[in-house]
Amino acid sequence: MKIRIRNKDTLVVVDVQKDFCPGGALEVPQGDEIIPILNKYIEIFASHAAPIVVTRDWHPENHSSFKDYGGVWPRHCVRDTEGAAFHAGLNLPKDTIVVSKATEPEKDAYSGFDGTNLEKALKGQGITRIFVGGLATDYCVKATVLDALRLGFCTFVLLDAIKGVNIVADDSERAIIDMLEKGAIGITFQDL
Ligand code: VGL
Ligand code: ZN
Repeated sequence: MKIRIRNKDTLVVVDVQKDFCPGGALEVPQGDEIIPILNKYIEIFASHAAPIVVTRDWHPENHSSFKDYGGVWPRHCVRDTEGAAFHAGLNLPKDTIVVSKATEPEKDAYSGFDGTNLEKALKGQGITRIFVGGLATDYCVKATVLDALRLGFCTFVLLDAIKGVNIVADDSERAIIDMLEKGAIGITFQDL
């Protein structure tokens, strides 16, 4: 498949933060290995004046998803801490749009659309196609892709630029099948 990126397309890079990379508080195995290919996608989108969005998990210190507060996850991506920072290897253009999610103590949000202005921001610019990569395949990438489909975006999942946690083996495999079955189009860099 050859896809020509245009300025009404958007690249959405999900949660490529230190805490989700090896050595981080909630590490995705080999999570950092997708960074070079994400940078290649970023370059292509930037060269076509297509907007680039990065989401970030941006929790308060007492977030309800943390084990200490009744949740299932170790403390991670606490706002304004080192672990919540984007991985330094990610080459983000100056005009990158940053979307913070799960910012309230009581509510978790895996999807970049959940509780944010992302839908409005994209639809307001006439964006119809979005291309999603990042971390983690089986949580925030999947939730973001499924929301995008539900909201009517033509949604591509970047199969060579996602990585999963796999708390249960094959979770990522199942997440990919689920996204494709619901209408996402799976592509890799050579499709651009
Ligand atoms: C995520 C677990 C908890 C993710 C965020 O970005 O996939 N996973 N919070
Ligand atoms: Zn989180």
